[in-house]
Amino acid sequence: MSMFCYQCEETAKGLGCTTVGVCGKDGTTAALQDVLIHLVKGISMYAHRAAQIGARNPEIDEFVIEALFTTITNVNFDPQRLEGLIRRAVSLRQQAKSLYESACAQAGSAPEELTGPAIWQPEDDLDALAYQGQELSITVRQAVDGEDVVGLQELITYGLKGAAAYTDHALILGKLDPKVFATFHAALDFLAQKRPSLDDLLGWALKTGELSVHGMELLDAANTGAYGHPEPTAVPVTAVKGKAILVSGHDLKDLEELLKQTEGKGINVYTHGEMLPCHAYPELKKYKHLVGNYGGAWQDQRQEFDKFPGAILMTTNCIQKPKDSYYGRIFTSGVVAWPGVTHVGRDRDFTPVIEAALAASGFEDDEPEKTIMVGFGHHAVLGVADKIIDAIKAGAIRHFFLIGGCDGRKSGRNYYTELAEQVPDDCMILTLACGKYRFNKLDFGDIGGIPRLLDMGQCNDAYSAIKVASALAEAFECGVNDLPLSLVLSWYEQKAVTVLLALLHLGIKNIRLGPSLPAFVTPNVLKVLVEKFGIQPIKTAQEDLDAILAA
Ligand code: SF4
Ligand code: SF3
Repeated sequence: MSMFCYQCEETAKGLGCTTVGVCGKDGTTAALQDVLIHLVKGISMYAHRAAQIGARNPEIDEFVIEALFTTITNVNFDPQRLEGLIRRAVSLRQQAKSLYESACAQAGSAPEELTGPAIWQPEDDLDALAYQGQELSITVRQAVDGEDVVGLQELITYGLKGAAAYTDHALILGKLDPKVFATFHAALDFLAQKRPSLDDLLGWALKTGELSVHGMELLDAANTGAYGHPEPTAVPVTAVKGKAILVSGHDLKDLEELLKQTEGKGINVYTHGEMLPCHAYPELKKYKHLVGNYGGAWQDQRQEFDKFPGAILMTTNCIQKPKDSYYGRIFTSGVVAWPGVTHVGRDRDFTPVIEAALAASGFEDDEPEKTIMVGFGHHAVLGVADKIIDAIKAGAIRHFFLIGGCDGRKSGRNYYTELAEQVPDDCMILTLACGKYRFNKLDFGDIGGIPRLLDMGQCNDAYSAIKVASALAEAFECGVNDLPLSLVLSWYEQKAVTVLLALLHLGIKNIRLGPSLPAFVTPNVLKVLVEKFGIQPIKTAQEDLDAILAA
């Protein structure tokens, strides 16, 4: 079955995956994801109009978020589960239509007759549905609307997927804002419109960035409200003797529930990948059996999970095809799915994970302890803002480098290690997301007692960097672009796209982006991004450092 997907950085030949995804996504899964996104647009066409006259339905709102998050790279590879979501989407689209029509009846207005995704009917049979999904593919749309229009539509779609991830995490912790849902519906309704202008598309890309900032803010309030403000914490990156569970992904609630359910069972819990920042939250670090962090970034998981002598739980992206050696002891939760892998449902009953951990050998010995520091979110950094400001004024801190974003398999990503290593000793490095595994175990020393490497958290914590930059700009009575601060981002999946749009919405200029530019950004769109925002591709670490420090 043919497919076309260019939503992530590792897309085949830098152009698009056409037979099977570099990530492992097959044609059927790709087509079903396209169908799901199409139907979600149909739901939002009704929900947007209903919201405009004051009617909403939380089930519809939450489904749209879940469906968008499901289609992020390395989240859901299971055609059966995707089919289930598609069938639910059809039923919720009907509910959204009824909501809109009864709201119109109450308001005394006539409902619009909607077409396109609002009335598109999926086939009943899975194979036929996948075949039908090919009609919706990017290449078919490009033939009608051209590459620039479709590229910008996809930029917005990917930004929405990333923002949906934040919104979903916030929702899980009980934080929601109807305005956020209304903007999702409005954006998806816009994406369903025929022949949009390039100006409108660019406008919606920035509005998606605004939505993303709002989503991040909600998530920050949700995380810190539930678990307290992250505080600087030394995290062991070495094994402790005993039975073990490894928790990966980004979901704090899953980790909390698992910690509760494993208490007193003689099982040590380790974080993996983007769960590392969890060690800094007071309400999570209080569990003594949360003993450390294991392994590196997502792309090393097949080797590392193979060696991990316990159970593994994937709470969100990034899952890779499990090896046979650990197929029976890896589990998914939330929106993650892999065919044949046991999925823990919404009740968060982690019994199968615990049983698998108890059945596995566990670590036989304690390793000599080595630790790294985490927990420099906005609250901790702004707590020493006076010290930082004095150090900048005294010339002890020359420049800040935000080296953040995703990791991935490409060899060009060594750039980020080299850059961090070559940043001069009188400069600070702020970091977030999983790209930091390229350098977070190196010793960078400190400046006047402040560690030179400040780990601000997950990709989901980009809000912390925004808050710190805004506070510094306020202290120096200048704009963020006038600060001695440079952003060097690495991207892989769509949460990085939403962070980029958030930064553009905030007017941040001269971002360096790598290891390659997105395939969906066409030359014409890139020209606009360069002219308006000074976005630039990374060069070599030395060239970029020289240019940044000479500016
Ligand atoms: Fe290819 Fe990335 Fe799409 Fe996977 S998510 S199919 S690797 S472009
Ligand atoms: Fe990483 Fe998948 Fe993007 Fe959260 S875990 S940043 S890639």
